[in-house]
Amino acid sequence: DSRYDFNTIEEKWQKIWEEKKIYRVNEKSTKEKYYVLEMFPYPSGRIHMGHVRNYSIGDVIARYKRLRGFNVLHPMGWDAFGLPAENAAQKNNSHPADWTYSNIDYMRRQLRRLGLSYDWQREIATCNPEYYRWEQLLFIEMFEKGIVYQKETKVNWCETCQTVLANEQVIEGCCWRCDEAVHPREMSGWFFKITDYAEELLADLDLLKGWPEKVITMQRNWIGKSTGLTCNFSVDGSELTIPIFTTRPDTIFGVTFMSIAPEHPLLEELVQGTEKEDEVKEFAKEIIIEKQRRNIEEEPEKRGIFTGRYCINPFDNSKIPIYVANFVLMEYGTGAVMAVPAHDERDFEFARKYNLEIRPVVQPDDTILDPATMETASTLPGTLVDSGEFTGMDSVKAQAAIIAYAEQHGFGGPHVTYRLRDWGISRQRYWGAPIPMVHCEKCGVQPVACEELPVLLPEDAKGETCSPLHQRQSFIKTTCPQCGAAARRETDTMDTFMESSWYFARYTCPRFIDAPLDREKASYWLPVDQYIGGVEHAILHLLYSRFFTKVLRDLGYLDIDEPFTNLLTQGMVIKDGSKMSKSKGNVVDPHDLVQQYGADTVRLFSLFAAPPERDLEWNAQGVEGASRFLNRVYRFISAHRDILVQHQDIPVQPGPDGKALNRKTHQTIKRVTETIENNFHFNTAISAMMELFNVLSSLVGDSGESQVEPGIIKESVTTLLVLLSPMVPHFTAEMWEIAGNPGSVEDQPWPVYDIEAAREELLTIVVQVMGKVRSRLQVDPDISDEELIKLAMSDENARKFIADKPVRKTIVVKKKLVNIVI
Ligand code: ANZ
Ligand code: ZN
Repeated sequence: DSRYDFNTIEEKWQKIWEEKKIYRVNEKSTKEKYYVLEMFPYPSGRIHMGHVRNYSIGDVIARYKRLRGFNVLHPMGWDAFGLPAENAAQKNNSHPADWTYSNIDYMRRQLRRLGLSYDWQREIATCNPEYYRWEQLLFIEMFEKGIVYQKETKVNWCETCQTVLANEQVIEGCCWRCDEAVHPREMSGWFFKITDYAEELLADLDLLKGWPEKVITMQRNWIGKSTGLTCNFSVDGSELTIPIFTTRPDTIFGVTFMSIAPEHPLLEELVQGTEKEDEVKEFAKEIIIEKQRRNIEEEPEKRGIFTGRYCINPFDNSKIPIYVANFVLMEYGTGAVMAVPAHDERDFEFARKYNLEIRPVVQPDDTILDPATMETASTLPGTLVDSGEFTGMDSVKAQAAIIAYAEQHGFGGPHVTYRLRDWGISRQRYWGAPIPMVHCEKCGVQPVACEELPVLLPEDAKGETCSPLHQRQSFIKTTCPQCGAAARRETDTMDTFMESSWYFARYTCPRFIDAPLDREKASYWLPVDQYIGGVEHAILHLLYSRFFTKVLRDLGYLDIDEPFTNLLTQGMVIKDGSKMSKSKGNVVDPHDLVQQYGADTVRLFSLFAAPPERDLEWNAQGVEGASRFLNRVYRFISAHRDILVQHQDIPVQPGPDGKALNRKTHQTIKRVTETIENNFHFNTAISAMMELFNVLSSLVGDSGESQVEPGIIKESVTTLLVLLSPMVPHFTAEMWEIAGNPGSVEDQPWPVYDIEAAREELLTIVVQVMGKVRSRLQVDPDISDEELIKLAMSDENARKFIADKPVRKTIVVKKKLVNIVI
């Protein structure tokens, strides 16, 4: 059989790489560093095609940069805490740790089988106490710096199971496990003050020149900075004032009511002792429950209730009713909205429903706003009407003027708000890193003494499988680190986003035992030069990692502001038009493919089928095609082994075929290098290499009888192998050896192209004047028409016939002639 034996070859080279330790790196190199990282996987069980694609892209970049002479860090690990492990453990009556570690073992074997160039010595599993102990220390240091705090939040509580449920675990208002009704409950939780960093997280987006624009936009929207006015409205007949936040101060004369959130702290006082008290409180309670139940994306029908109270608009002293409304969020702005139905859609809907006044105050250029007939709010800019001393002013200019007025009169001023909320990191789950705090009656909440770290996740006793920590008395009982009295251990575990927010830094010193990070090593390797992963992580994971980087900097562990210099978000792997997923039943298991075709073919296919940022449509012929290509190269090299194994001089004056092959070789080096450097479009690079191979095999043929000089054949083959080696490393290593080359392909320098050799043959172009041949030009085949006309018109022989007559027009026949009409 003339197919290459990928099984033997791939096993052989993986063993050699391992023995030679060629992917291990340290900081003592004189080469420039390059850190390439793929987002680490969750150890769910087995590798899927999305992983193969992600890691193949990363591996090509790592191997390419190594050949370009960089000291390349390319690590891998496991994002190992999380709910699926608990669910699986419960189902199989085993322990999440067993499930997780056995998945890791299996998946590690699968990754090794793909021949990825990781420095496995740096492997991290985030559920390992040697990892999370540092996270606990960081938590304590953040607590001491005031970046961590505790506050009451509403959670879904199941009385029967005595546990908090994540939103996804509440199914139609009931517990997913016992089917009993779930109730909202106030519970204290731990938060990171990411909002303290909102401005920096926003401003530093400008530094991220190597990030896709769409990811920058998603981050910007998530942070959601709004600039506007806060203004105090006093409550009629009381000392109370209610501050509002608006981004449209220009509409302040159009306010016809006020809406407040059901949780608004002043609501209670507002209705106390009034006849509406019970009705309003009941309504507010109902809305709060309803809010808890619904998905964040759902827009409920607008509902509200009049509180019976009024407040005063300080700009015109008009008296406006106060409503409680279900669409006002307590977490945004001030929890109270000045409602302008003429210019805000939500307010418009609400006003129509409850028959409230609609008062237009911003008149756009070409429409008349009639409150009686308006069908939607008008959000256009325009000229202010019915707006007191601001009437006639341009609405955009009026914003600043109105803010200034409020400031002068002492009832308001400019205000910036962010959509970004503080990061709630408490989870009432078992399989996570315990939060290292202790509650003491006397001393209050205290961090665990650093020498006591890690706070280990307790092992399960019989019948305890995965029960949350607050149900484990032996874990809870402890002593106060301050006074030594009996105290209660914190039972929340950390959000698993914590682990993935700094793992990239820990890879620089994964076994360091004195601190979370070894500053020297971290500053040598960081930032990550190229980060690669799915676009589904474009918001939270990247934002949290950016935040953590800034926190680590402020704690003195890092000296960088941003973690990832360049970001590549790869597309999905799809089949028959939809994402490959178990639920759709359209999964192709890479394991089977590797069995059938070998790792190199699977890698080549996944790189060739689409550029990295686009979705990759699975097709079986594509895999076949990749396999066929490698086998053709294999047969060619085997057939010409006699020439390849000997030393061959490169002729100074090759014949036409030799010259053509040599040209193609150098053109290919140029194209492949430029494509990789520009945008990692490996599909284009691979096409170029396939073209080179086509030229090579057609000029040289199957047997020894060709016009091409052996030295040129040999140079072309070795070049092709080096260019291909980042994509199909086992194959090229073997071919390198078969072709009798010294050393190994992964130690070669990346080929450099010779501009002269790459240049196309000059073309001969005929120059005509009035249709008669007058001269001939030797030009570059890539010459532009304009350039060609310029040359033709200044040609000495042509000039004689043009003389001083004006040129009326010029006609270019591509690659053939220029005709000058006078
Ligand atoms: C009056 C107004 C008139 C508004 C108008 C808009 C248009 P962005 O721009 O997204 O930041 N708002 C303020 N606090 C709110 C809360 N807690 N819950 C719900 N809505 C709230 O949104 C700011 C606008 O959202 C604010 O400007 C306010 O409505 C509303 F023609 O005030 B505006
Ligand atoms: Zn104490």
